[in-house]
Amino acid sequence: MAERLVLDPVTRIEGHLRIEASVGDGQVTEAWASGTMFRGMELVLQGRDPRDAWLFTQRICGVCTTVHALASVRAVEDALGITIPPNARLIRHLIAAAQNVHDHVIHFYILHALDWVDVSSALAADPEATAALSRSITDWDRSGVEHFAAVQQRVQKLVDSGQPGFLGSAYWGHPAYRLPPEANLLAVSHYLDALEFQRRYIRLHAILGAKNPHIQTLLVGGVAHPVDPNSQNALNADELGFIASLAQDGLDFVRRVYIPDLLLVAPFYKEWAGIGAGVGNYLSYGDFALEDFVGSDSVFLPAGRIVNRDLSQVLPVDMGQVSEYVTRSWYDYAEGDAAAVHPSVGETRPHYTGPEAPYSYLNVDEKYSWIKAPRYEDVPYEVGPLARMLVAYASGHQRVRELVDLVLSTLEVGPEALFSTLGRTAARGIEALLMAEKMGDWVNELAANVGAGDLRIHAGSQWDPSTWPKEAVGFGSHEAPRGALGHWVRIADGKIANYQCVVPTTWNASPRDAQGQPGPYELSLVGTPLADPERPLEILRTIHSFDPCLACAVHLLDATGKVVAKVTTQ
Ligand code: NFE
Ligand code: MG
Repeated sequence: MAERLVLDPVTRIEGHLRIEASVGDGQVTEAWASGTMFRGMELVLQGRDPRDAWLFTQRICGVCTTVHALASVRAVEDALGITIPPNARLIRHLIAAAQNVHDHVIHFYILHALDWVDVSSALAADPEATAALSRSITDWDRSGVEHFAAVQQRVQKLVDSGQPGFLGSAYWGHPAYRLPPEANLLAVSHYLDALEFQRRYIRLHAILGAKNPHIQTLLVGGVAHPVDPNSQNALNADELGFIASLAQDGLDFVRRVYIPDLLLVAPFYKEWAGIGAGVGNYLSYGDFALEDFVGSDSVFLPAGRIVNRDLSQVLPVDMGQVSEYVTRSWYDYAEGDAAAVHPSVGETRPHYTGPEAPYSYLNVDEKYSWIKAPRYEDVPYEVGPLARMLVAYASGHQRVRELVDLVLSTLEVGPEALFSTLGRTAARGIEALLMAEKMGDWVNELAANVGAGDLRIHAGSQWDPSTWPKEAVGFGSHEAPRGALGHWVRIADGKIANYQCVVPTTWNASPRDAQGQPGPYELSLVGTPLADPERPLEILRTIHSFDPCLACAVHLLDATGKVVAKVTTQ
């Protein structure tokens, strides 16, 4: 009989994810993804002032902190017919692009690298050979023999201390690790560099957003960050110069560390270009408008769908085709649990029917997750950097084509290699470079606009609820680091009557739907080889390649005040 593996909690992610997987003949034969955490925002928003929604929705997550703020103000602006001025558009772009680059760097080094990098092997590396390896791939400064010897000692000390911190609880020495010791040491050194980098770089949010996590400077209608080249209390020439230097620092790190590491590590794991594809349908809502009028389809990251891994055509996106199922999720729908419900009229009615803790297995033949199952035309879609890069590539986006082709030719593989675990991880790096490059343009555009005397940061209209229609509905989207994010709002009598979020990890970590179709995580695991089922490193590789965020995916709570769980400490 097939054995069922349970990974719970899956670590090095945000939130609580459980994977159950049947194993036969040394590989995964079937898998189930479950969001085991219960929390929330959609119900909290009901009855509130729509101008405050972004401050609440932003608390959905502590990782992708800005993205729900952005989707929320856009939803309310859509409902009220507001167009924001150029400075607000550019400041928002810079905040979001910084989030993207920051998030991708953290993911690659802190959340994903140790699936491929064996720290125990790094301890056996020769620092001199490591320095030579480093010189062969990058001119990054921290590359000397002494530096690598010091990193090695630092890691050895951690291991010897018996409190290895981030180095604990891993599958060190697992047979699926392939890198030579020197590549492992180089990667560990860059892991530590990435920790320093992310602290430096996120000052972009401190300047543009007043703090991180959870920026404070958005407003429905624009931003609350004044711009004025002649004021010390506004975004002035000095601040713009500092923003430009931080943007350059980000580009520098991605270009000289992240991309060279990706190209160094990937060839050792080329078989992962044939593992982990999943549903093979990819969705991007598009983002980063290049013009200032509502409805412009001139965007930096195009919208579109790639269906059945066919890169010869990009299909359009119609938001009317998005729906969510709760057939296998712990919710009820008024229409019955087989219904597909559009988020504009979405319902959030939690109803846990799973086993009482402690339990061995979820009942995966019934409901088994707090995550709903989003579908487009009733079909599961993957969202995220891979979806965005595939849509952009197939749409003929010039820079994306150059970068994707560069990676493919370095690895000596064709575009079909993108439909995989490795493709997902490569696409994230490509996107980080793309966005880091683009930020320079937006800083210049902002400086030029402010320099030309345009100091507007807010639409200046529709702020007063007495000017609003009695009823209004709106949709706001954002291409968050993990993928397509949508917020739907219905406003009645100046208050929020309904609010629904369908977030990237809801798409990717979705359970089965009414038709029994597995979600992207679930299908991507089928066929994954397991060298040692007791230590399922390979499952982590594919799941981490999606960059899971369960806090985002399970964003609701029991608003009736019922006690859901009691935690006591002694
Ligand atoms: Ni909490 Fe999130 C991103 C959003 S993922 S990280 O990116 O939205 O579901
Ligand atoms: Mg939702």
